[in-house]
Amino acid sequence: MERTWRWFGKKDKITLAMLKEIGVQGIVTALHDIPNGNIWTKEKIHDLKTYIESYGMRWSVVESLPVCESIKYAGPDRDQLIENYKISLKNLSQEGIHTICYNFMPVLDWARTDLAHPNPNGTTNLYFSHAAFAYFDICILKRKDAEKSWNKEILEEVERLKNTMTPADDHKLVENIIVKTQGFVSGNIKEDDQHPVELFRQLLNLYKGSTKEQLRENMCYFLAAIMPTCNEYDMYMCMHPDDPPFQILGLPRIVTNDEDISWFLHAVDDPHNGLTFCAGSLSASVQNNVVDLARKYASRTHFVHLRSCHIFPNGDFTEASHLGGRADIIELARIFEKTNPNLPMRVDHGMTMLGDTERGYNAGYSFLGRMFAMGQVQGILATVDRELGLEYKQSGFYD
Ligand code: DNO
Repeated sequence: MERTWRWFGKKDKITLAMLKEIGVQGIVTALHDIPNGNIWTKEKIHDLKTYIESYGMRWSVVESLPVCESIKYAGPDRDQLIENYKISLKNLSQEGIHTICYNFMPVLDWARTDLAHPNPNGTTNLYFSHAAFAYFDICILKRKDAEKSWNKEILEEVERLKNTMTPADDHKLVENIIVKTQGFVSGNIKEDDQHPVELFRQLLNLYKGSTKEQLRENMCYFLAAIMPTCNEYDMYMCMHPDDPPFQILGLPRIVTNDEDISWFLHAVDDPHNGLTFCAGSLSASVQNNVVDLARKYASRTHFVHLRSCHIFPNGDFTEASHLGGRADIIELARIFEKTNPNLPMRVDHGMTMLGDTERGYNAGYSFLGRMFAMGQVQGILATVDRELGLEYKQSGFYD
């Protein structure tokens, strides 16, 4: 697989020169300054692409070209927004960029309750606690009928949390769930928004009463509308699975498991309608056998995220080592290398280690932790390639 890295543009503290030193071949990025829904112009795409190429790498994947909320809930301006999306796709194709990662998660792009959960060795990882999330839902967001979404054990935990959480803890939980994990990826909420909870409530309201069937219909409408453009310009759309892969906040989530993936790939049965195989998101649900899913969907996978989760007996999950957890990254590497050795792959989130914390990287996107994971994955790929009789190309060394 092509070894890629998610880079957040020229403002990223991790520079392209650093990435070149660690064997990165391709860059995954987006025009982060353009508001959701606006057209990505050829000039802006060209400028960033040329910058990346000046470091001897290529712009391999766009992550993400965001789908506006209004397309997801079928707002009155969705057709106009879809037209804009099509123009951005065409402009990207004309600059030679053909792989687009995006998602169809309402409101929240991805969610964690703790961004620095300690591992036994002193490093930290991202963590999702059902009880903390329920506390946020019931006591901070005060969503109507929120209690009905949670089981008895979790409600008991919430009662306990009510006695121990301080205002500072509440503030941190809000930061973790709707600010720190969202600001740099989704555009719905920004780091400097003064009233994130209020804003979040307004966003949730847009989906009031929305059902899984409606969201599926809206997804299908979007995919059917863009497919002719994707065919004409050879654009490979890669749907990112929902993270976490289960319903939250009463919102339907429709890319969580085998049945969902099969549904959207068949609903618009075209090779340009494909999947981002995010092993991390999929491994956060006990119902998903990640290796089976990889075997089943490898041929419709156009982009891979390698990451692995550990699920605790109460359903909470944390992000595991790239050599452990539920995802079995070694077997996934075999499956995807066999299917297409040129498939772009990035290590997804990594642990925070050896001073990453002080450097203030985006949540999940540390430098040393991700570099460590990248080293592990490069070792896996070199080994798997030898097994398969493929050539593993190092970059940046004398052989
Ligand atoms: C989180 C990421 C997601 C992903 C988008 C793709 O770390 O995996 O934000 O980029 O969902 O659209």
